[in-house]
Amino acid sequence: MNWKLGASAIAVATLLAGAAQAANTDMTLVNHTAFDNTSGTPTFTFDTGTPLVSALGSFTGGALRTGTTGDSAAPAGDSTQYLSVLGGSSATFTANPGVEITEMQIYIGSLDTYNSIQVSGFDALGGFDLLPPANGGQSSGATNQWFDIKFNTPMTSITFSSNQNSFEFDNVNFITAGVPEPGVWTMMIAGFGLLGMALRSSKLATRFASL
Ligand SMILES: [Ca+2]
Ligand SMILES: [Ca+2]
Repeated sequence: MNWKLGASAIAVATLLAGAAQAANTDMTLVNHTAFDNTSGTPTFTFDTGTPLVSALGSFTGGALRTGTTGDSAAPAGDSTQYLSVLGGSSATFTANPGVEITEMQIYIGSLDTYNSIQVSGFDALGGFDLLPPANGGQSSGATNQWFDIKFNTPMTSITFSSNQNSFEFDNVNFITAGVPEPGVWTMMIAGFGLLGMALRSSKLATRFASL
């Protein structure tokens, strides 16, 4: 474990548990909170049917569920449709060509040790790595958590797997690098405008000076 955990207590708990975890220097757990902390409009809400596509990429695999069913437990407080990865299966998000994902926010319900996340080319991340104890509790804030994870190098593919029923999550938000926020664009355009004005006035001044 080499996660820069927001709560050092979790790191201590992991050490006390004596978990022989492989070093994971590929990702940084920026933040996590009990229950859903999603803001804005996430990339995937899973509230419509398949195919699960967005401007950034698409999901394949997984089962759409609403509420708690025979094979899936709704993430705590989530009455909307969510994605469930059933035992022995997986769901994969693949970014569109040229899209590089640098951060993922996700609400995971009833986190279990047998749930795992594998970013292509990265060390695997098990449920226990995310937040011990991952005992599948369906109503506790300890096992129903919103995570904000940064990828130390941009990722293009991520697979969610589960050895048993199930791995349930919702409101997955993918963030890309290099796309300035609208406010930044406004400032850049204003800056270019000012630069243009300055150039024009300096040319005019030069022209007047040479008259
Ligand atoms: Ca949903
Ligand atoms: Ca679960």
